Amino acid sequence: QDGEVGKAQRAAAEVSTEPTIFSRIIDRSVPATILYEDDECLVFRDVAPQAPVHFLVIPKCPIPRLSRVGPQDTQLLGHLMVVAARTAQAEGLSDGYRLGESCVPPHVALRVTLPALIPAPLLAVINDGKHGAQSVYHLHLHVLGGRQMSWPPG
Ligand code: D5M
Repeated sequence: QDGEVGKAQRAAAEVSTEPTIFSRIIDRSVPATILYEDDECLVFRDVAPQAPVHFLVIPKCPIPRLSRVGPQDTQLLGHLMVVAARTAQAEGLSDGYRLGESCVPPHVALRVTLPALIPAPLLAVINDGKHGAQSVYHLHLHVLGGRQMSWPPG
């Protein structure tokens, strides 16, 4: 298949223990525009932005996908969302934004309802695995803003 879904299906077929492109961004062997960093996470601009502002929030520990998280990751996942919200504020997204919309067709994405961390209504989409059209196997949140988002997401 062509496009994002085809890319995701190829990525799923090739899942391995090799470092992902995001590990290389963390260790600075691949350049990225980094917006924020702390001991637990890194925030950088998406290389293929789907909105005027589009950045990714990733954990530094290489959790490959959402379906691999466990109770030990609860605090980390909350931290990623708080960092996403703070970075959105720093990016001037005062008219709101979408956390987690991906650039793949929404019908293939796994939808996760967020707690009331950011004013509702919100939908978080984290692509998980082949059917979720995940293309990089290092857990990441997408944050998009600077334009009106459509509903349902697209
Ligand atoms: O999203 C994976 C996202 O990662 C997609 O929006 C492109 C982005 N990407 C891929 N490589 C890079 C680099 N090198 N820098 C910045 N952003 C990158 P998914 O949800 O897995 O489809």
